[in-house]
Amino acid sequence: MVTVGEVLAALAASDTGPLALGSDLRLGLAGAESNVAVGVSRLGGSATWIGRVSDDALGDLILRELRAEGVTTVAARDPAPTSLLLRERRTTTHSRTRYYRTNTAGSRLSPEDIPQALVAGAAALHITGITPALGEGPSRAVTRAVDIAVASGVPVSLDINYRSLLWNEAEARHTLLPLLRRSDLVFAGPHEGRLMAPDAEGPEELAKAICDLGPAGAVIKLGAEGAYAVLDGRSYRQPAVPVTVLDSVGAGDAFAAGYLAELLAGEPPERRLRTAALLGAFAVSTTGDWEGLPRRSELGLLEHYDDIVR
Ligand code: KDG
Repeated sequence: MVTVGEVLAALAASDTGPLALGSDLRLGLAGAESNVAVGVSRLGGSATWIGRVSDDALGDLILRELRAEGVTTVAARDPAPTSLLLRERRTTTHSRTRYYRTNTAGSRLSPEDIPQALVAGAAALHITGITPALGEGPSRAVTRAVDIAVASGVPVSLDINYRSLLWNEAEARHTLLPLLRRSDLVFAGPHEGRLMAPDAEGPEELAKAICDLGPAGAVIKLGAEGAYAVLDGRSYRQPAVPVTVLDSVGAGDAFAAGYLAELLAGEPPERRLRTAALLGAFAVSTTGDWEGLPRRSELGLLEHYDDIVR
């Protein structure tokens, strides 16, 4: 799988409460597309991440971390800084995000950064609605990746991933609808789905309405309610795996990674959705965007009756 996006340096408060009072900050990495790449890689799939990284220590950290996770990186080094994401843990259940991501390396991504042969030879291209929201260059880079994929018969997977801090709904719809029409598979939450298909109600109608726009598959992520999917004209209901929620950030990326890893491994829809739900459960019951994602050998952990495996 090949994906295109931005990795940010994430500064996450260690304590709960107002960040304005100060807190220790833990430095980690975030980025929807790289989260998916790590998830696929941990399940034994092959994942390549294309992006731009700063030519400083944070850029080194991004490349070192992704490579340590077995993700192949195709990354131009850029003199601009790495984007920052500040995460305030306002309460144990609610966190707030602030982005510092203008004029940064990732936001300077351009169509020239997308290697034609790499995308044309991929088993799948995964994109999200975040990268096109970063500016003209990143948006055109994603469009070029989709152009190459479609021309080469490479299936395109799109996670809508609407970020209201980056653009408004009208802008997102205007940019993402043409990408969605050319995608084969779409992941969306209910609100994101309605952005694309405003007249549809309920997950079933939403998934069908998205498929009516072009994609052969649509998966509506419903959080603790699981997921609803229409895949090649058939409907599927996937319950969530019950866990205690610690940090829900990254759950959607984990879900997409589980689904895509099984798709690429040639597994049937039921197995893809089950693994997607398992990865979602791992993501929400551990802290960090991607750190808690499982290796394939760990997938059974959450299916154990005892909570201690000895
Ligand atoms: O999906 C989790 C992401 O929100 C996070 O990793 C950072 O890509 C990110 C973004 O733009 O919010």
